[in-house]
Order: sequence, then structure tokens, then C-alpha cells
Amino acid sequence: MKIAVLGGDGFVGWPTTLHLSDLGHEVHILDNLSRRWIDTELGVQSLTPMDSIQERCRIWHELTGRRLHFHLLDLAKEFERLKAWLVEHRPDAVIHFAEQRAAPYSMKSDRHKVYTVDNNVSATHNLLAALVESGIDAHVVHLGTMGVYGYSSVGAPIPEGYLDVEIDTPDGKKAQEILYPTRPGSIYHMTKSLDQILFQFYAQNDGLRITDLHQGIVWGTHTEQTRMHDQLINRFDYDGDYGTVLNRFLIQAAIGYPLTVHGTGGQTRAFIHIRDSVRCIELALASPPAAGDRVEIFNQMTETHRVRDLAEMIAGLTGAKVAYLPNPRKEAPENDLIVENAKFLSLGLEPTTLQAGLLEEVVEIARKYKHRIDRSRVPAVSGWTRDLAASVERDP
Ligand code: USQ
Repeated sequence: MKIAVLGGDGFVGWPTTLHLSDLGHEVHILDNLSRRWIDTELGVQSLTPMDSIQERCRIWHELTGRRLHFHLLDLAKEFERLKAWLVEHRPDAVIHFAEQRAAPYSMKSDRHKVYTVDNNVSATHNLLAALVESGIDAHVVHLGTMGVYGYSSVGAPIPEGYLDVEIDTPDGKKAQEILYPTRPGSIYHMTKSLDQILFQFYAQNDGLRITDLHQGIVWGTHTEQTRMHDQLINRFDYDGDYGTVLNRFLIQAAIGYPLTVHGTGGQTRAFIHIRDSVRCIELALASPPAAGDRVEIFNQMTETHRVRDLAEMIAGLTGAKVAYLPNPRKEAPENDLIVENAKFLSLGLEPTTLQAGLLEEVVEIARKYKHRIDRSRVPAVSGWTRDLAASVERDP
């Protein structure tokens, strides 16, 4: 297949690009390199040294003989160029990762809220409108988030996107299928909830074929392909805005920094290893919905864990201390979470679960590159409200 990977320079986009290229697909990366600009804005850098996208593509070609095609394009701002690109290249599938993906960054200030909404919603809508206008029947695979559901615990598992409800009508009860109600916990998660409505409309109105992947928190760093060469290594974020919880704990353990648990650590979240994440994209690509079908929704996660359990487990493994800190986020202090993920399992996903060996692998990477860590960037200081921002501890 000819596949466009929008956001192919990012944390999930890059390993996905390599995985699909390795499978023999012709892969084009469309990216505005915004993640690299945000690093500059925040004054942080990936723990792992990251080469330019052009250099990464060159190394991949040298190693495998396969070409990756990079196109510098801003999906949210360059609608006409995007349309022209689609008309010229006519991809069979478009994988859409091109959104600002950090909840704390999206809550930093009014400017960051506006940027996140403008960028994410426009990127998604521009893609959908351009596909309809150009008449290209590409399968759209979008990276959504488990966070659209809001991690609620009603005792029943969260289904894969849709909920069967019964509505009281004058003629008795009528069955209806609805999108599972959204309850986003940040501006970032809210944009992914808005994406869902855009997808629903374009599938029903224009017959676009769309798969939305509600992904949990990714951990780990290597895939089979990123470990093939030092210069293919994936990015790894540890800072308070972009670092995700488990990867942050692993890095904190490696540098002797107390593990930064927010509140009581009673938040239960869904997790997936990066190599399962790229495999799920492959599986989703192989099972596109038909034109006229509803949006296909998968829950892309393999296990759930409570934040404090993760911290205690890593502390046990590494001897790190655990710090229970004021929570900068507005979120339920404790929740249970049960999630259905039968669809990917039935397509053949064999989950990589948390194992000491794999955790150790990340700690090893952290140790190798620890000279690149700026300890002052470890605390999470973006507050969900002004009061919460004022209450955070800048150095536990
Ligand atoms: N947390 C801590 N200590 C930390 C960092 C986080 O206790 O040092 C807690 C947070 O308060 C939260 C939980 O860990 O309760 C998860 O935080 P996170 O930063 O790992 O994850 P989140 O903000 O939800 O976002 C990440 C990705 C996002 C993706 C989402 C999937 O950045 O792109 O969509 O995970 S999910 O969480 O399932 O919605």
C-alpha cells in the first residue's frame, strides 16, 4: 500500500513509519516538525538524541534499501497544499497522528489551549474535507485516546466506542446505538472528543472509511526497527509536560529522583507498550471498514494499572523513593477502570505486558543517556487551574 503517515516524526509516528516500511509499504511522512519546535519553546529535549528527520530516513535507506519520503507540511494551516499532495500521491491509507498530544501542555495557558484546539481540530477537519474534495477513497486511521471516555467506573467495561441504549418513547422503549459519552479531562483530550464527531459526520455524509483508535498511555521506547541503529532511536520524553507517567517513573528511578506520584496515585489508567501500538496500527490497516459503515473504533490498550501501584513496583525494582505530591490536575483522585479490548485480540494482537525485563530495558536507556537529563524539567508544573498551578511542588 501507499501510506501517508501524518505526524510521522513523533513518538508513535516514527516507529509506526519504520514498522510499515519494514512490511514493504511505500511510506510518506507528512509533518510540520512542531514537536521539535515545542521542545525549543519549552527548553527541553528528548532523553534520546534524535537526528533530523531527513537523516533518520537516510539511515533507514542505507540499512534496509527502503525509501521513506518526507514532506514538510502543516496540516492545520496548509489546506490547499494538503489537497494538492493527496491528489498527486493518491494514498491507499492515511494514518493521522498529527495532533498536539500532551494534556499538561494543552493546559499551560490560554495560548496553549487555543493552539491545541486550533491545531488538532483543523488538522483533522482539513484532512477529511480534502479527502472528500479530491475524491480519494483512502482508509483513515486516527490515533485517538482512551481519555475521551473519562476513565469512569460504572462497574461495566468501557465498550469499543459505542453504547447500546434504550430510550423511552411514546411507543415504548426503543434501542439505539450511540457514541460512548465523552468526558474529557483536559483541553487535549477534548480535541480528541471533537474529532470523534467530525469522523461520525464524514463517515455518514460522505462515506469516508475511518478507524479511530482509542489508545492508552504508551510506555517503552524500542520497537524491532528503532533498535536496528543508534540513529533510528525513538524520542523519549521525561519532562513534566510531555513525559508520560510510567516512562517518567522509570527515568526518575534511573537518576535517583523521587517518583512523582500525583495525589494519592489512585488514578487507574490503560497502558500499551510502543511495539504493541505499532502492531495495532498494522492490524487496523488490514481491516478497513467499508464505505457507508459507521466509524470503526478500537480500544488500543492491553492492561490497566493504578499509578501508585506502578510507583511502588518500580521502587521495589530499583530502590527509588516515592513522593506523593499535590496533584496539578483536576481529576478523580481514585478510580477503577475496566476496558474492553477484544477486537485487537481477535485480530491476533499478543500483548506485551509489564515485565521486569522490559522495565529494566527502559531504565538501561535512561542510565545510558542520563547526562542529557535536566532535573529541573522533571516536575510537572502545568496546573489545570490557576490555584492548582500555584500549589504544585517544583522540586519534591
Ligand atoms: N501522573 C503522575 N505523576 C506524573 C505524571 C502523571 O501521577 O509524574 C498521573 C497523572 O496525574 C494521570 C496519570 O498519571 O492521572 C496519567 O498521566 P500521563 O501524563 O501519563 O497521561 P495523559 O496525560 O493521560 O496523556 C497520555 C498521552 C496522551 C494520550 C493519553 C492516553 O500524553 O497523548 O492520549 O496518555 S490516556 O491517558 O489513556 O487518555
